[in-house]
Amino acid sequence: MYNAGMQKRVLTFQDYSCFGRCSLTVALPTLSACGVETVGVPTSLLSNHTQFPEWSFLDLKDELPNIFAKWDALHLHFDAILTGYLSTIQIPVIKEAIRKFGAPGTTVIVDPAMADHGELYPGFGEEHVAAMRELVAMANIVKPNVTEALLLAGRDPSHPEGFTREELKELAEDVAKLGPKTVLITGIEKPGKKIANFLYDNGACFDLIGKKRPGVYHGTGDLFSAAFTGALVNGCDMTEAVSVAHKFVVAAIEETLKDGIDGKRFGPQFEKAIPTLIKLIKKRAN
Ligand code: PXL
Repeated sequence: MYNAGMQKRVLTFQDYSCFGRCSLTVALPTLSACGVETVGVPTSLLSNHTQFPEWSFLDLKDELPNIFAKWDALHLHFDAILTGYLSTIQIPVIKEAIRKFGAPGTTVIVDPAMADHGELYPGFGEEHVAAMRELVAMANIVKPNVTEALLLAGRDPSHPEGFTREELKELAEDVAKLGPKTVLITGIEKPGKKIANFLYDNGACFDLIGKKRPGVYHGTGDLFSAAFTGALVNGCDMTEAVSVAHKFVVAAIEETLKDGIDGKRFGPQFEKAIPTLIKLIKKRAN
């Protein structure tokens, strides 16, 4: 039984895109920086993420049951399970894994990772949204961007901007009707070059507003989810965890801006922001 000690353990299901900074390649180092043991299960293997014009894709769905079968003898306990980008046919397998490896004390966090800027990612259709709603139903916390929240709520996703606080609350309530008590909507564009995160937690609402940096940074959602999960298992409450994740993502974007990197394709330079994350987590742990 490999559960000795006090260290927290997180299980995460996402693809491994070799190049382009997203999914497991950002989640593993981010969770490690939070001092968390991370069990990362690659659900697909890609040459690079799908915001490039071309990519290779190997679905690892058929291997997942073999991995889970070997774990039966290990009696693993996970403090949290985080899901990210998944192909449509992987979703039923991941639902089964959550049933199998989620204990009563396990926080299940679903990042729908299926759409942004008003559109589904390449290769996803309405059946993906339907399958994702079923996965969301199993979550304690769901963390969509505005486009994903609109899709989950069955609304037109094509104009994911201009929402009032009241409209965001209604949107979060509609998503919460799927099952999770907590809905964290990220990347909300506000007038005056501002960006906000809206947290709906069991009926209470909080928003955290920051300055919007110029540019598009692919993979920041995955980065945010990993830091948020790392902060939560370190004992942060919901609003503190949002603040840690937000500050970390901003620090990563600042580093990318300094070097003039194309964040849409190459992602944020989060590596240089890892010391900031460690400080934020330590401050909390002390
Ligand atoms: O960050 C979301 C994401 C993750 N993984 C892959 C992607 C995308 C978004 O396009 O293509 C493979």
